[in-house]
Amino acid sequence: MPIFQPEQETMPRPELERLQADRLRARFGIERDRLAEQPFTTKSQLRDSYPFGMLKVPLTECIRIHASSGTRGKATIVAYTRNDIAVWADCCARALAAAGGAPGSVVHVAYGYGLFTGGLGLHYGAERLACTVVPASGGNTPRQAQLLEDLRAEILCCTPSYALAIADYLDDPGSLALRAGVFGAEPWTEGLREAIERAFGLTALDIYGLSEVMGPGVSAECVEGRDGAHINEDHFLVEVVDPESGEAVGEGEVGELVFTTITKEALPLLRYRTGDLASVTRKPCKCGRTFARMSRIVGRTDDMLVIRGVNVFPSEVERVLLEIPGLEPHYQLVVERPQHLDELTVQVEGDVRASVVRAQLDRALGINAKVEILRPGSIPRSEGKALRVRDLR
Ligand code: DLL
Repeated sequence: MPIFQPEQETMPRPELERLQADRLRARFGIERDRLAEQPFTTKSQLRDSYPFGMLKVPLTECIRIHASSGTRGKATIVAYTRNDIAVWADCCARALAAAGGAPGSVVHVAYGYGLFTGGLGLHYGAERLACTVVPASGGNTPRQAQLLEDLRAEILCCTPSYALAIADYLDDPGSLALRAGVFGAEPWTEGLREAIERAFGLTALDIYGLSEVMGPGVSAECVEGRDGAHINEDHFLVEVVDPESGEAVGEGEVGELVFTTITKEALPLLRYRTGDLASVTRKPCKCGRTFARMSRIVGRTDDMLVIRGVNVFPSEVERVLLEIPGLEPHYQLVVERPQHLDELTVQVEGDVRASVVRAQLDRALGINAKVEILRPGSIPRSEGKALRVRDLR
């Protein structure tokens, strides 16, 4: 498969490391071998400086705003200069090329468009690669199906759970023209990959990213390797640390991903703690790219749940529940995937109508949860740490 930017993506590692060191020094005035001594940046720092406190350029130089899909307090606002948008488009073009996309490929983007980075991120990447983009955005599955059938897209970009929902809706998903899928924004497994591949007869690839660092395209898998997402190391330095001690873990060991952006202008981040747990390898890949690869995200360091691409913090659900008169502070969050889409059920004790609680959760957090009001005493009481979340996925 042709590589979109071979000069960067296949750069010999010693040269790449020199480039990284130069860019780190230019941006932060820090030597590469002193990076691990620097303080971490955390999400709460970004939140505390809401909305624009951490911008390093005047807002007039920013041409775009996005926000994380988090439900904890206010959204985290991020901003991009014209050059940041161009780099982001390059990274997403790399991801699409790594999925077999080429100029002229029809790319169907069913990630949400708007403040969420998924839709516009892949959209600009597809245009950058000179593909033909179908900006379907999320939702309205019958229309997605119709467009996929009629416009014969070769590449589908959406969350893995939504891909399966689309497959379910179609009588014969295998009859579409899809060759590859660029799936991410939520945790998924090899089992889900196989189910999607079987349904559509395509190659399903992982794409990872987070708004704070850029959006989708921080890393992405290639068709040839299909075994770990290549991190765009000419733009992002990756460290993997023990979430407790903050010390580096060994190559191939699972730890928290920490990114330093070495080309971003509007919102450069030094040692940003993602909360995402994964391992990283620098072993060569058969595709020829020299960039390190990260494993699937195997978990999170905090209590954040990702439900249909929306980040949900149990502590926030608790906060909302406890503001409703008549509810007891006994609750449990049950996350299931009855078919392909995640479902959140909030079980709580008290004397309030479920519809009231449901409406309040929707209003305060923008989440669409089922609510079950249970008899007093029916939720298991904790004998130590409370088990607030039952993740049955
Ligand atoms: O989800 C960016 C994105 C859009 C990535 C489209 C891929 C495709 P946020 O809304 O800021 O940004 O959420 C970021 O989502 O810290 C992870 O916990 C989770 N996440 C993103 N990609 C993956 C993935 C976008 N491939 C948070 N596997 C991250 C598992 C993922 N989790």
